[in-house]
Order: sequence, then C-alpha cells, then structure tokens
Amino acid sequence: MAKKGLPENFLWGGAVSAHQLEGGWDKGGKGISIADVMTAGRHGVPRKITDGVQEGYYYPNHEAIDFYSRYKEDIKLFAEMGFKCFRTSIAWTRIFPNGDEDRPNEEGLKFYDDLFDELLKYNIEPVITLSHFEMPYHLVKHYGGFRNRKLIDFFVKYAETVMKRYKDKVKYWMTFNEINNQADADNDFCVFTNSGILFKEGENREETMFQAAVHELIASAKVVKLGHEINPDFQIGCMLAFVPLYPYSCDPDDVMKSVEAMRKRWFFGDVHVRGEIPAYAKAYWENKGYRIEYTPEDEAILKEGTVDYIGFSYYTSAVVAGKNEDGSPAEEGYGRLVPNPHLKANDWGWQIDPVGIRYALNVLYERYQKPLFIVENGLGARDKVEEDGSIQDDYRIAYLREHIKEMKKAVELDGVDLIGYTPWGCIDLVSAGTGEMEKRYGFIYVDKDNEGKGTLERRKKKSFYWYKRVIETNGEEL
Ligand code: P53
Repeated sequence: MAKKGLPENFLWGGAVSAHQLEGGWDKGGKGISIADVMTAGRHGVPRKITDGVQEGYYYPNHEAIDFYSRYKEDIKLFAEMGFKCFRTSIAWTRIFPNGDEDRPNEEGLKFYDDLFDELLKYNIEPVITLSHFEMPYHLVKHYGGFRNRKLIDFFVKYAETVMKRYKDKVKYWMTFNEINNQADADNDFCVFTNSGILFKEGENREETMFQAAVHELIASAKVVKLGHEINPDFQIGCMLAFVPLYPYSCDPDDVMKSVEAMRKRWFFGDVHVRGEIPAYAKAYWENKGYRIEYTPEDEAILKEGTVDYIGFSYYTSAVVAGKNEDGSPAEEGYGRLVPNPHLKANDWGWQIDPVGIRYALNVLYERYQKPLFIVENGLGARDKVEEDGSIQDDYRIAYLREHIKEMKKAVELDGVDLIGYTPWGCIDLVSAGTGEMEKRYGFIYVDKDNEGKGTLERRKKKSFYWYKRVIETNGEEL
C-alpha cells in the first residue's frame, strides 16, 4: 500500500531573501552589497550593474518592501497563515559592511537577533541562507569577487560569526543560494550574483567561473564542518536551482545532449553532496585546457564538509536538442534550447511544468539519498486589486496546487524523503531577475509598482486563505 500523507512535522512556510525585501540598504551600519548596484530591468531588458551606487539611477532593492522596519507586522501575517518555518537570508553587509573587517557590526547582528526572536515567538523555525546574491560590493571592487581565494576566509569568518551568534535560534542553514546558476557563464547577471565577478576583456569566462565555484564549494565545506562543531544539531544544506533539461526527443543525440547539459548543473550538487570533484568535470577541464587550482588540503575539506540536506528551487523545466534544425550538431554545453510544445508559459516565458517537480525530487533523491527541502517554488504574475480591494489570484492557487499534488506523489508513491516546502516570495518582493515589483509571487500583496511608487500597504490575497487551509490540513485539502 502507498504511504499516506506528508510527514507530521513537515515544514510548511515561505521563502524570501534579505536584499529582495528588507530595504534599509544604508541603515544600521550596513555596507553596499552587489544587489545595491543593480538597476531595474524587465522581461527582455537586463538589469544594469553600475560602478557603485550612482546618481540618476533607480535601485529597487534600496527600499524594497521595507521589511527592515515592518518585519513584526509581516511575521504576524505569516503566523496567521500557520507557517512552521520561514526562509530568509542574512545580509552579509549588515554583519561585515565591506567584508574584510576584523570585527562585525553589532547593530546588524542585533537586527537578526530581533528578527529571529520574533519568528520564534510564533514557533516559526528560521531557515537561513548565508549568501543569497548579496555579497559586499567592496569584495568585488578590491578582490575581484570569488575568483580570489581570499574570499574563502572572508566568507568563513562571516559564517562563523553568525552561526555562533545564533546557534540557539537557528537550526537550518544553507550556504550559497542557487550556486549552480552560474553554470551559464555567458550570463553576466548569474555570475555577478553568484560570485561577484565582473569579467575582464579577453578572460575565459567559463574557466574563471569554475575557479570561483571551486572556491565557493571549499568555503561551503569549511562552513559545514565548522557549523557542526558549533552546534551538532545544525542541519546545513546546499541550495541548487533545479531546472530539469529534458531531451527534445528519443533521438540519441538529444538524449546525450541532455546528459551533458545537466552535468554542467549537477557539478555543484555533486561536490556539495559527495565531497569530491567528479570525473566528468576533471575530464572537461583537461579537454578545455582549463587550470583550476585546488590543493590536497582542499580536497580533504570537501570530503569532511558534505551537506546534510539538499535545498532546491523549482520553477520550470527546459528542453535541449542535440542537433540544429539543419541536422548539424548543436553547440556544446546547453545545445539548442527549444520550447516544450506540451507546456504553457507565464508572462516572463517560464514554462509551467508541475510534473517536473516530481521528476526533480526523484532524480535528486536517486542520485544523493539525502533529505530534500523545496525552498522555492511559485508563479510570478501580475495581480489586479479589485474595486472592493480583494485580489483574486486563482492562477497562483492553481500553480501551487498542481505542484503540491506532484510533490505529494513523490513522497507517497516514490518514497522520497522531503523535509518541507517554502514557496518563493510569500510576500510580494523585488524580482531578482528583473528588479520588477510587479512580478509578484506573494500570498500578501504589497502596494508598490515598478517605478517605486505606492504606500507599501499589505493586503491578503485569495491565496492567503487557501494556503492557510493547506497548512492546516498538512496538504490534504488543496
Ligand atoms: P525572479 C534564475 C533562474 C531560476 C531562479 O526569480 C532564479 C533565477 C534568478 O532570477 O532565482 C531564484 O525574481 C532566486 C530568487 C528569485 C526567484 O528565483 O527573477 O533564488 O532570489 O527571486 C524568482 O522571478
């Protein structure tokens, strides 16, 4: 007989990141982060990265939704929905404003003490990402971001500071958010947000990215090891952006291309979970003539600092073809990305694929046999406030319902060990990819538009009441 229902202590909640909702970018001694130098874009128009904070630009993360001063009111709403956990990140720049100081900023530490206390007051378990696209900009300018090995020590020092400080308040940690986004080294935004890297003329992007990634993986392993010494009860995970890359057809060239393309993304999880550089990566580096540096001590650390669980985001899947339309072999790497004819997309072109979440849970569990935690999932959509003030976001409910159904199949029918589910942007916030406010994910509406105008007033959407009921019934009533 099939297993029935989700585990009793299942962690229902919501997820956000500091820079996308806190605002207060220069308050409480905070330094400038990489998110503070990104302007607003929109679908098809990339965000600009400026050289420091400059006059004449609109930076949507500077104020965001002002969670910095409104967190009590917002957490009260999360508690009303029945959240068991809340995933956010610590802004590195509140703790070490430039990243290379000797001593942390007490005012920043105090802010998170208060925030975590407020969550714990309602028995909401904090789930904390250490680095969610928000490293100090100073480390980019003066050290070249994670291409520089020195960043390992800066990150470890920051992580040690907060893990010691909050050792009795926070149990669930993750090191680097969506560390595998940068697998696409041609994407400036991904490499900047993951690693704080601005490419130099003539630099081999992929080689630089791999070196930075290896530094991050070493830093992560050190932090896992250290964290377990600070508190043996800590659960420290990695965080992967899981985008299944399906083969376009049963043509063996399509199938093999999908294996190759997936490997580019698996690399990060494979090191985090297995604690060693996979053979396929070493072969790839050698064939490309890349020199990626790491020492035997680094290799030992990777082995000692493997993660306790795998946190991942899931929004969409993609399709790769091994051949071009004229039958010639597709480019190496991701091959030719083609739309999936079986799926519809949202307004930003992200195709909606609920079965993909079951697929993701299965392939991750088969590969790693470690507990899984869905720490992001959701639908970015424009919402309309009706005359009576209500927001009828049935499309969001439908998206989440279909994904939760498939998630339950993975647990009940496939035997996957799943800890929890935290939909992304449980309160409307600034989009990471575009900087827009109007790409909304929330159960709670925030009155603010793409130009930064609005009262910041909070409003419960229809999905607020729906999700409350989902949590109450442990996912039985959808
Ligand atoms: P936005 C790319 C691909 C998949 C997930 O994204 C991504 C990205 C970067 O945009 O980001 C994650 O806001 C990320 C969050 C982000 C969320 O997905 O572009 O961890 O910070 O907000 C949704 O719609």
